Amino acid sequence: MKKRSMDSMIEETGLWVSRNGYLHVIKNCEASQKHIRITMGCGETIVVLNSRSSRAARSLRNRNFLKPCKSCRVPEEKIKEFSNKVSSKKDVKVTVKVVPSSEFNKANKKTPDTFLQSLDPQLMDPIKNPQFHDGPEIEKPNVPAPTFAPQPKIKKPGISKTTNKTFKQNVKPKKTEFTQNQKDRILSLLGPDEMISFSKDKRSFEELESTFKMQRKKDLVLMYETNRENLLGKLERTITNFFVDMGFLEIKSPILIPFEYMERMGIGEDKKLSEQIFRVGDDMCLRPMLAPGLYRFLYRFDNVLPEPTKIFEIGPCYRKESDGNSHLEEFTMLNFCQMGLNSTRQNLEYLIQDFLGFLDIEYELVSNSCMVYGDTIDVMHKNMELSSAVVGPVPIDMDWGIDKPWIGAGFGLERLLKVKHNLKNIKRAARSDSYYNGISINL
Ligand code: ATP
Ligand code: 9VF
Ligand code: MG
Repeated sequence: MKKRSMDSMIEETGLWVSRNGYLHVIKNCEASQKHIRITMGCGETIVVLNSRSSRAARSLRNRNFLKPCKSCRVPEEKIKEFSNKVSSKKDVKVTVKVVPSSEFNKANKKTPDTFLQSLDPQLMDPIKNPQFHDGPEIEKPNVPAPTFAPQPKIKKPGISKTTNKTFKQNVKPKKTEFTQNQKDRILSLLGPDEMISFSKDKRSFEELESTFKMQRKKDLVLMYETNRENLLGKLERTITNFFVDMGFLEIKSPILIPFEYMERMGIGEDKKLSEQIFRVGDDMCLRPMLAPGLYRFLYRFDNVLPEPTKIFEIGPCYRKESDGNSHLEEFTMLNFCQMGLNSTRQNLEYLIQDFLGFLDIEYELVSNSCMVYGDTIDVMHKNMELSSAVVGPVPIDMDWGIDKPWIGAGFGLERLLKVKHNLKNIKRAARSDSYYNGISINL
């Protein structure tokens, strides 16, 4: 039989059993798809998962409680009804207001005060303050619990209240092997310049996690106070200014393009590369490269703008990828190109030199080839490709109405950021809702 939902049990009983076993009267209750915010008669407000199988749902279902909360003044008959597991199902004791998640979260936003409090190392200790930390159940008091409300007794492992020193030493738990999940969690919390040796480090998972979480919170606060620029956005602006100053016209062409453009780039449905393309509907796709948009502009500008015609675009590109360390499925490409006069290999190499000199990134040029253009000059930093550059003309130009020499290069901005900021993984440079400027925000 399907277990009853938490909100329906709350509606029926109008009561709440908290972690410490106290039975509370519910004054107000709001539910979203995932969470329930409960305000109790004693003034305490908590947020819990709207789950059928949590500790709280079990207590409500089985009517398990220790004693009634004194400050809630739970009426005798309600206690009896609850203990005897009798209640008419139709009886609605509390109306649970169901709100959309956006509304729900609004009311739960941290105020600046609680935010500063949360940087207090005491408060950030997951053992002293489990309510502030991720777990199967989040009980986040929005108002301090009255002092007479009994608090859960949580023992910090290894620190016993006893005065017996030998015993104290004995109870310090041995550091156990980290699980892969724990290692991943700690690695995700490291700052760009931090390293850790799991075998040598003496600290427990809890200690490491809370230390790094605190450090990352401080980093983010400092960033908020002093900087506030997103690294990816800032790099796009810096590169844009560089190319505009070099005489290139800034282009913003569509991201959603006809799949037919890909056929004209030589990546039709029969080609292996087309499997990497995100199709949208029958005829459209998310662009995997900027060249189609730029081809169209070069065609339109031919005989309109003077030679050499210099244009560039920076923007999102999408490719289905399987390899993770320097590949993203959503990344940002810079493609600059010039057509007509002086479009020589020598000038292409000068442009690359000026650009990477400006960014202060070391590189070497390596000959390569690709399906779309044939020969390429790949720009490498250690083993990572920063760019593929091409000296045209190439056969596909015909399909775009282009008949002049050209040079061009495509760079990935996230790869540039990874090199510049010594990031551990390209994901830290990407569009993300897990990292901000390479710092975990899952704190
Ligand atoms: P790779 O061989 O590394 O997959 P590529 O040769 O397929 O790259 P190009 O088509 O030459 O890539 O694209 C130009 C540049 O765009 C690359 O040099 C790289 O900097 C960047 N880039 C390409 N694909 C990705 C991706 N999936 N994630 C991040 N950057 C990418
Ligand atoms: C070279 C990498 C063909 C003259 C409109 C501009 C280029 C860059 C190759 C890129 C790609 N191409 N990621 O094109 O400059 O297109 O695969 Si144009
Ligand atoms: Mg390439």
